[in-house]
Amino acid sequence: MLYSVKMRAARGGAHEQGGSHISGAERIVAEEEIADNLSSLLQRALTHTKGKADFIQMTVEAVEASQIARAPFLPIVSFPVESAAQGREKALYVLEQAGVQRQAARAGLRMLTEMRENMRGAMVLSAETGKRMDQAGQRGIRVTGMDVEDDAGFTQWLQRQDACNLHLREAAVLAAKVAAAPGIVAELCWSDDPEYIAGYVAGKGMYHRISHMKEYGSAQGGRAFFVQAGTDLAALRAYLEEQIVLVEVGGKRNDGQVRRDCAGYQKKRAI
Ligand code: WAQ
Ligand code: MG
Repeated sequence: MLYSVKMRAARGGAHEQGGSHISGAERIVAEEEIADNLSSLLQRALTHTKGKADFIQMTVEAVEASQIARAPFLPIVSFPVESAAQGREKALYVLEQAGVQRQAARAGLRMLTEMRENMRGAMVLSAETGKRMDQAGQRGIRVTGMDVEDDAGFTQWLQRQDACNLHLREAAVLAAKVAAAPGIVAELCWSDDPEYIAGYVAGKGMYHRISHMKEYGSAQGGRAFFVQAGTDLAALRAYLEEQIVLVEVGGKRNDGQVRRDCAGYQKKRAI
């Protein structure tokens, strides 16, 4: 039996009472891993760079094996750029290559950059027109219910690609679940963490990492999913918000050398 262990934290009261979101995370773990994960999630809620939480909620729920779907990780390709402007141009290019119409990609990028307040979730946009398709308002669609199938294998896989931080770790899992959803063409995202300026475009079965999507110090982040015309939005939302997905390292295993600068990753990572 596996268990879903979740944490959400806010400041100024609970989210539903108007508190502002600080941090949230979920793991799907075996029974003997529950306690350790609760403790590291709590630590994370209390030490987030966005501020000190005064509301922290943690839940543990059993998950039946028959409820679990699987999806492969997207191979990571990195694009180092010099500025946010260059990063955004790169993102537009990759979105187009992935099948998003130019004007839709531009509209999506504009919506994310012009948002006055961060959403907690993502917006769903038409890959043809860029028009917002979901009805989830300022909350957006929250992708939950996913984790890594094999932690050690995932860590090695990341290390082989010279990629080893918590932001990327979580984004890679989320992007893999999203990419496996029916109707998804591409995803665009960058962090709301003021100290983390990288972002990505997932599309064509790849995770395109872009080193610079905003200015250092900016707390403005966002996420958009571009979908094909005719996508069943209710089914998409149910999949993204409710389906439990374990993400696995697929394809050919390359047991190359572990990069030195990633060697401490497993010890350092919060969860
Ligand atoms: N489901 C949907 N949208 C979400 C979720 C979720 N579970 N979590 C966050 N978002 C949205 C929300 O609007 C946030 O403001 C935005 O995404 C960014 O979230 O180096 O850290 O958790 O390759 O800050 C990307 C680059 C890091 C990683 C992304 O996102 C790399 C990141 P954050
Ligand atoms: Mg964040």
